[in-house]
Amino acid sequence: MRLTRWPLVVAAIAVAVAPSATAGAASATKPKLVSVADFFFGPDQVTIKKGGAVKWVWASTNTYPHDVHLKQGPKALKQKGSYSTKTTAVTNARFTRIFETPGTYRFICTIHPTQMKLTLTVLKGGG
Ligand SMILES: [Cu+2]
Repeated sequence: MRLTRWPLVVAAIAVAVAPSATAGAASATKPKLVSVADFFFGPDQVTIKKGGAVKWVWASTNTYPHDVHLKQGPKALKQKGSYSTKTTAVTNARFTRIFETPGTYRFICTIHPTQMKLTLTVLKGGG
């Protein structure tokens, strides 16, 4: 017997992918993912609402160390130091922060400060 199972597999994938079209409403509670890669943050522009989160994920293909460092944040921001990793990693690292202070945040990798930049905009509208 050489029955191929491909048609079944394709149908299963189509069903699994379909619900994502309606996932927009739930995305506010999920962190925005930012890849920390050789040598960029992807994406390099992120917008979230107040109370939203960003999760940096170090790419598995990296061959150089990187960190996440808050270079500039809103004036009202407290404990600015808590928004930087303070250590570097090549792969297998995660860094998640919740942003309660609206404004513009500029992040860099301190090892590659001219190449790796990320601008995060936190909007006031929380409701
Ligand atoms: Cu870097």
